[in-house]
Amino acid sequence: MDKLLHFINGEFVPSENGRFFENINPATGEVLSLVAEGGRAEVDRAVRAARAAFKTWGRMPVAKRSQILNRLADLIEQHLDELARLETLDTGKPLSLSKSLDIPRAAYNFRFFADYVKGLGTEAYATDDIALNYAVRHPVGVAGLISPWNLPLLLLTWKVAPCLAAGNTCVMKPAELTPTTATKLAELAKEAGLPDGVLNLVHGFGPDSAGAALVEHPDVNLISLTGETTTGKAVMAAAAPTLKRLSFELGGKNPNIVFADADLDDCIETTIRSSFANQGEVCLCGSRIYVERPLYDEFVSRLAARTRQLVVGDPFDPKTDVGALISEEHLLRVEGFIERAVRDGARILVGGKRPSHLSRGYYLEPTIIVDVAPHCEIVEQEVFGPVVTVQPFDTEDEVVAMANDTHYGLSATIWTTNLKRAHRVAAQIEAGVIWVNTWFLRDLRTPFGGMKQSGIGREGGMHSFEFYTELSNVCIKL
Ligand code: NAD
Ligand code: 6OD
Repeated sequence: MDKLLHFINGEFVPSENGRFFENINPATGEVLSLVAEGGRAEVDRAVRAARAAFKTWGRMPVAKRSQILNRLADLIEQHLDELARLETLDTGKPLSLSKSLDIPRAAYNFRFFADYVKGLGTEAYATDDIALNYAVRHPVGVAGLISPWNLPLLLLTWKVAPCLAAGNTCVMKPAELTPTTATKLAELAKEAGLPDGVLNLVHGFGPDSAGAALVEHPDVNLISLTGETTTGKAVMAAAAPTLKRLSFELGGKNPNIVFADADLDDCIETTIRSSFANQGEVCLCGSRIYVERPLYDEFVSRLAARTRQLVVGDPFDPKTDVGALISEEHLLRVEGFIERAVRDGARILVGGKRPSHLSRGYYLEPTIIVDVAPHCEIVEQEVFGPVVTVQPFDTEDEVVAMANDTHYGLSATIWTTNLKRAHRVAAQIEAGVIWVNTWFLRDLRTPFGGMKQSGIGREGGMHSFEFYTELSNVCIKL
């Protein structure tokens, strides 16, 4: 049985107490590997290594840091097949998705920030002929990077790449359900020539475990967390005594708004993706679909027909569209939402049950729910599975109000061929990321993050560097 260890100061090490936990393959329920279970002791060792490495990494010429990170991007690309296989084993997502999205984006995250950092500038002001002011940008120090299980390497490297490019060092705490590609990343980072201690990895759980120890550690300067909104609240409280800098990318319950003038072919195909890609386990999924009434019946019948064609099954089969959910516990949670929705009077139009042809693994048929009552749980809570609701609307004002009637504010999609309406509605939607006639089309320079309880701060391009650096102003009397 494979054993996954922590990576501290350039070496793979077990926990001091020798404890391991099981890593399960969600497509089969079988144990994939044993993972070292870290706690305070391992976090403390990792933070000390990161602090020591910060002295040199933070002062290394930017071009040299950038070269090492580009080499790491090369290595990720060279290991595409292996990394994609490992990501699929851990998550249950289709191999085609790991190969086309997760791993290429992980490599690109490093390439993008390694290049972007070379152009970073600051401000300078002449105060008449009295003084010259200029700002100097510094890395912040040691970062704790805590990531979720849904896009494991993509979202971890979305943090690691700008963090290291800016000259910080880090301790990564990947989700306990998906520890494997983070471990491989540590191995590749060493091969790329990253100095010991710059990137450290501690495996383990969140509350009362490695995650909490990292958040509470007095020598960690910043925490970047992607996870549930409830986790963000706990982390914020735990980080208060040491006043850490925080960046949160949290949950979403994103509206997908379809006006009657939408290009329906494009809209249906994209809505299939925005509803069920990665088993609906993407924070950006448009799980609340609102359709203008004249189009409602046609939209629902076409979406239902297309959903019934989706192939659910073995993530390694190239024909598979929808793989397994991350865990048995999560499958039961998603099924609980469906059961309660039906109890509240909603109707399951498609799916709603485990596929009968699969005897093991945590699979669920892609599910469309209609006839939902306003304010019922299924339209208010994040399900994070292959489950969408569809509701009709009559006016623009009504749908804007419905879309904003949530404490989340991560993303939204608007489907219309009326340009004026697209601008008008986009301006009123309370979400950090808004797509018009598309979904999950990314440009890494743009601000990414959530409003309301979907997050704090923005990442991407300069926004990431605002978080991972700080400024001091130098004022010289002339
Ligand atoms: P989670 O909040 O359960 O866990 C995320 C990470 O936080 C894990 O590494 C976990 O161990 C750690 N953690 C949990 N409690 C902690 C604590 N008290 N202290 C320190 N660390 C702690 O989330 P998840 O189930 O892994 O991921 C799914 C959630 O993430 C969904 O809500 C989804 O919307 C959200 N998400 C958001 C984005 C975004 O960009 N906004 C992206 C992906 C996922
Ligand atoms: O594309 C990104 O940069 C990003 N952070 C995506 C998040 C997806 C959430 O599951």
